[in-house]
Order: sequence, then C-alpha cells, then structure tokens
Amino acid sequence: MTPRFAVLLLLASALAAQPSQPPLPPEQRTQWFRDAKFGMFIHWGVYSVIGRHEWIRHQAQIPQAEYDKYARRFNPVRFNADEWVRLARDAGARYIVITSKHHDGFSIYRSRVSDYDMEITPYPGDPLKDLAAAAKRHGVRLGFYHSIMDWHHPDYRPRRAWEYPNNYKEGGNNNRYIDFMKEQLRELLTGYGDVAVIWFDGEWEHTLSNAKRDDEIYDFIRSLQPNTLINDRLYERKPGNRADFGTPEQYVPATGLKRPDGKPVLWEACVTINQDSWGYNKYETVFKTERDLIRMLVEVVSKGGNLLLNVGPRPDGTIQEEFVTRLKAIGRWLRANGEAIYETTASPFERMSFFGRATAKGRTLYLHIFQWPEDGRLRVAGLKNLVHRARLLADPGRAVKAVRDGPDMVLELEGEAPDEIASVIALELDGEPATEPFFNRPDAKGVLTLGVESCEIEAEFEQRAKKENALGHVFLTQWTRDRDVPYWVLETPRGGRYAVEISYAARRAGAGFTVEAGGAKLEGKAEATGGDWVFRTHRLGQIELLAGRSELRVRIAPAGGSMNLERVVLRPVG
Ligand code: FHN
Repeated sequence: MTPRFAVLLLLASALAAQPSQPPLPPEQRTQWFRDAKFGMFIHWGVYSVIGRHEWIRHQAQIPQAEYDKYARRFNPVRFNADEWVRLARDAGARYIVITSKHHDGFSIYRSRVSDYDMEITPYPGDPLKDLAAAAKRHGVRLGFYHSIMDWHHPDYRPRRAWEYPNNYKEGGNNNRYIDFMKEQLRELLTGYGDVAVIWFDGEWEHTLSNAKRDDEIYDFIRSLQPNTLINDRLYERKPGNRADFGTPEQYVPATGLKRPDGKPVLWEACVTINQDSWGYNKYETVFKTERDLIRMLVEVVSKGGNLLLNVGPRPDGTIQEEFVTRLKAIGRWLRANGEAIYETTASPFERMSFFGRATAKGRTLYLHIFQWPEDGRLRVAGLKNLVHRARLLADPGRAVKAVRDGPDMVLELEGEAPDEIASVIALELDGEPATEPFFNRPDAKGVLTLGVESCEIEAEFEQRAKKENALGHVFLTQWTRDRDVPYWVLETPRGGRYAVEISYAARRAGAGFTVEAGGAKLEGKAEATGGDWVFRTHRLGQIELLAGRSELRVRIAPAGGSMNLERVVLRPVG
C-alpha cells in the first residue's frame, strides 16, 4: 500500500457517512424489491467506446496500454442523468442498477482509491453522482453493479492467460486487491446516497471465497448501509447463501428459484434486450420484441421474480432507439396493467391450463391472457373460489362473466383481445386464491393432449426457446438450443401404452428430437412441413406410462436445425 493510498483510506473511513436508515429485518429490507418487479440494468464503460461487447478487451486480446487509449476517449458529452432516469421510470422500472466497475477494472465514477476511473477521461463530471441525484429526484432507486473480477488491478489474480501466458496466476495479492475493492465499496456506499443494491459479478474466479472474505464484505456493506440489498454473486451463485436474491442470467427459471430445502428464494432475472452483449454493441441487430419483453416480465413476476432489463448506452451517453421504443412500449403496457404486476405475489397456480400467466394480490387474482380464446370461453382449471367481480384492466367497461364448470372456472369474454400481447382480467374473489394443482390429464377417451401452452421450459444461461402464438396456434419457437427443454407434468389414473403423435412446423427437414417419459425415449427427425407456420402431425411410436404422475420432455438435438413445436398427443393403445 502506498503512503498516499493509506492516508486516503484513513480519510475515507473517517468521512464514512453514518447509515441513513436503521437496519430493517430481512422481510422489510427486501419489501421494496419484492414490490418493484421491474428494474433497468445499465452496462456502460470503456467497452462502450469500442461498441462491440463488454468483454471486448478479452475477446480481441487488446493489450492494456491499447485499451487505455479508449479509456482516455470516454467522454459522454451527451449524457443526461435525468433523461436516463426518466426513461427507466416511464418504462415502469422502479430501480436502476448500473455498472460502477465492470471486469475491465475501469470505474465509471471519480474514485479516490483508483487511478483507473473517470479521472483519466476528458469528462469533467461523475456520472454516478449525477445519476444518484436524478434517481432521487424521480423517486427511482439506484444500485451499483460491481465486478469482483478485475482485469486491470495489479494485485488481482488470475490475470488474463492470453496476456500473461507464463505467469497469469503468479504474484499479485488478492487480499490487497480485496482491501482495495472494499474501499471502492465504501466510496459507493458513502458518497452516493441510499444505495438500493450492490450487485456483484465475476465471482466465478472465487476471489472472495478462496480468501474467506465474502462474509466480511457482506458485513462491511451492512455496516455502511444496513438496508442495501446484496445479490448472490458475492458468494458462489447458489440459492441458500446469505445474499438477498438470486440472479438467473439470460433465462427464466421454469419454476422460480428455490433453496435446496425447497423454500422459494427471492430472485431477479437479468436479461438483455438485444441477444448477447450487455455493453453497447453497434453490430448486434437482433432484439427481443415488445411482445417478448412484456410477456417475459409477466412470466417472471408470475414465478415470484423481478426482471432486470439491460440497456447498454452509447459512449456519448445516448441510448439507441431500439431500446428506447421497447422500453416505452413496456411503460405503456404497465400504465394500463401495472396493478397486476407491482406489489403482487407469484401465481397461485403451479401450471396454467391456458396460454397466459397469473399473479395475485390479496383476494384479487390477475389472469394475463396471451391468447384470447376464439370461442370467447377461457377455462381456468383448478380455481376453487367464488368470483365476486371480473374486470378487464385495459377496458373496464367490457363485460366479463365468470361461470363455474365443475372444478374449473370458465370466463365468458366478449369481442377481440383488448391487447394482443397480454390482456389482463382481475378477478375479485371471496378470499385469497384457492387452487387445485393443474396436471395434464387424459380426456374422456383417455387421450392426453399436451399443448405448448401448458408446458414449462427448463432452461439455463442463454435461453432462446420461447412460447409464441399466431393464427390460433400456440407453439415453441426459436428452439435452437438443446438446453431449452419443454416439459409437462402428467397424471394418468391408469398405466398403459400410448401411441405418441407430435405436431410441429418446420421450414427445413433435419432437426433431431426425442420424446421422453416414464423412462422411455422415442427418437424422431423433423420433416419439412412447408413452412414455419404450417403445422403437421407425425406419428412417432409408442411409450408405456405407469399410473400416477410423470413428466414428459421433448428435447431437440444439439445441432441440426429447429422446429416450432405445437403439441404432443398420447393416445391409449388397445
Ligand atoms: O460477464 C458478465 C457479463 O458481462 C454481464 O455483466 C453479465 C450481467 O449479469 N454478468 C456476467 C456474466 O455472468
């Protein structure tokens, strides 16, 4: 430690602000987060100057000295903190999380303990200061992403293997690096008002866990701002650590996140609007649609999570139109339907019988309908309550009637969908929602019809498959990754053999797939059906199912094409 650094440390500690809030118990500390549902993530830094990806220094093996030239050019002359916060607020986001330092080690604020920060740029200000002030003005919470991994700090190990091929693990001193990181956290937690979240990343090099200092950092944050939330990446990314919430990245977990003992944990899915890059990437041309994003928000919330949707601003501080229009569309939808999102709890249904999702708030159940029924009858399987009143949020004047049909509730709807992305019906019930779990069961003829609307998708990082509807069909599309696996939970009162049929559309032949249930596996290869929207049914073979509950999965082969899956039908044999 240089004497200058030591003096600064002492000074910084002495100046540390007292926590502005008394510590709250965990349930209260996290309440705002559970209510907020939607946040805006911002990745912004030196990599934005290059405009290809936030990992570009690593991906293109740019030597540090070369990369520093971009740092010295980082000059966000068009940055306007109020505009950013207004964009987030008008999109309906209730909090913002911005990169204070990404893996490249550059801090986008004026850090007294680092010489690799805004002070080396031509920009005279501190963007995080401006953002903190603007967030406060507009009533939006602000949190800081902070990378534990650091490709710049001389003490951090391992360094990049391509940069130091012979000694990337040697030398350095991670304890000293962690001391430095702590001082940066102190700056962030004492100089920028109330910090909603410290959002760690880059934990997979185990810097904190190997040094056994993760708990120390946790306690340190709590000592400065007791109510700041801490994400799971301070530790190993597993549910059940001391962190406040889990962070599935670029996918929506099939059934939310649970601890090993089965208890649900708080979680937040972080997702990009474009396909891949978090930092500004002028070469990316694929963007999720408004429809994808709104439905994703609904899905996440129905599973008890939050959505942290990312934008990567340009280096000059402007935000590209593709992001702005989509955020505005989410905002429009939320202005009509936000009641069914904010402050709600997860769906009381484990699975849905129609293409849509549910959320709840006390005695109100919200049904988010993605596909308006053509015959005007929407069957809500397994809803046991009495319905006192039903109202369509986007068109409160329109009549909606709820009629009981045995164990199900049927809603009689009029006219066209008021919103073809998601029309929300609020049902005022006689009590908190009481539901019967829905399983795919055989009909009167013993036939099991497994439509994509009632499956969930098991996915991991970089989920691509999504449910979609068009022309009366509900199907799985963009199904190009074998790790995206649709599955259904079946209940068959009697065991027996079933003939398996599969319905899909495929522009090209060749996608290999398997249907797996009850330990049996049938293999198939997609035939060209005439186009992506031309659905055909193909016989696949037979499987044996035991009586009781089982799961059926359809897997797509790792390479060799894709298909739009519509349904699997199991017909009893004999
Ligand atoms: O490597 C980073 C990536 O650049 C981005 O910051 C995301 C956001 O969650 N996190 C990392 C990978 O897990």
